[in-house]
Amino acid sequence: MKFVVIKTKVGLLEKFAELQRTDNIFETDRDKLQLSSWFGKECHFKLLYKISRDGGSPQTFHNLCDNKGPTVTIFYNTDNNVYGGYLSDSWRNGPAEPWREPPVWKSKTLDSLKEFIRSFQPKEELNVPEVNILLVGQVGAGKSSVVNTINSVWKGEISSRSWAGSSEHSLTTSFTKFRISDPSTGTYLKFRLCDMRGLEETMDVKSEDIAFLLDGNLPNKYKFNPAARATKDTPGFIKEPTMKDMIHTVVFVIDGSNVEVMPDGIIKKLKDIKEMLIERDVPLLVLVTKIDKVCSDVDKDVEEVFFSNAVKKTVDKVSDIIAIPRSHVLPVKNYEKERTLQNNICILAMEALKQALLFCQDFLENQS
Ligand SMILES: Nc1nc2c(ncn2[C@@H]2O[C@H](COP(=O)(O)OP(=O)(O)O)[C@@H](O)[C@H]2O)c(=O)[nH]1
Ligand SMILES: [Mg+2]
Repeated sequence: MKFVVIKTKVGLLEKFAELQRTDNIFETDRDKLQLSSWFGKECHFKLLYKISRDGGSPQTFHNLCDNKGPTVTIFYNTDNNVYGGYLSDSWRNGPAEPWREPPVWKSKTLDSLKEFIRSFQPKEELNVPEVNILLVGQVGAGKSSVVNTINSVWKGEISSRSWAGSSEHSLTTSFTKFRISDPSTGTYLKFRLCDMRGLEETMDVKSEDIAFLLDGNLPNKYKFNPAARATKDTPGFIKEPTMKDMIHTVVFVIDGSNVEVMPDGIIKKLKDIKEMLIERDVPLLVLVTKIDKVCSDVDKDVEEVFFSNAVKKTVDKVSDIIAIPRSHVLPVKNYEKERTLQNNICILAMEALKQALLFCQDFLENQS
């Protein structure tokens, strides 16, 4: 049984005392206006349930109130006081329905995901010793943190391989292909996470550079120069790249807490890159980061992710903006404030990595 909590907007609960005690609180314009002003936008209220009209049975309450979206509830006590609460999710009776099937949050699940990734290897005849996964996204979206989170899972403790942090411009200025080793075997896993300069509205990564990256022309450690694009004379330029140099899957990393205000210029750049991927048949996966900032329930407990309406809405919005199937949009939480590993954060990261590896395999099979 899932416990339903009434979430009040700051200060809203105390303010209910200002409402008049009347039998038709939602029907007077004065009270409707008052409630709208507290919410900061015009709200349309519909009376769903009233004890004096509908009786006090819990069954009737749920019949009339479940799955109706956000609600305001008003209580009167015998001392003539008025109390209230605001619920941002629908009321529901019984176990909540997840918006996507959640994983089993057990170490067994993490172990089997890690086993899949450990044994992943492109077919020998393809001559691709490891697959290349390129992370693309706006500055600050969490690309470097994705590298660090995945590395931490394998290292068994919080680690920092790629510079992460807040800055107006990209802290990551080079194209870096990270290898991750598996301490249990002492060998490198068969993929490289490629971190690159973040997209910015003003200081741009040239689309010619992205094309060169996708096609495998640019060397590891290539330093992006916002003022000039790479050419065949760029040091280390790979003139005749083979399949092992190419990018086999692109992962868009999108800050979930920023989706509503994502600049048009960034959306356009992501869409342009998507077109380049379609031309090349390179698969695209999208990771939505910072889900802890999208929903306070998820902040408290990452396992709430597939029950959170706010995360669902964010995933839906991202899939609309990029125009890709919702199943290709995965919510993740990066290690950020945590000092120790958490199974649930690791499971989300490893599910995303597994999906990226499967996409790489699809790409390679299409090429062979
Ligand atoms: N709360 C929270 N913060 C995150 C998450 N992922 C990244 N961050 C923070 O966002 C900031 C930018 O992250 P970074 O990885 O440097 O972004 P990049 O520019 O895309 O490489 C850093 O301060 C991170 O700690 C996340 O899932 N949750
Ligand atoms: Mg970075």
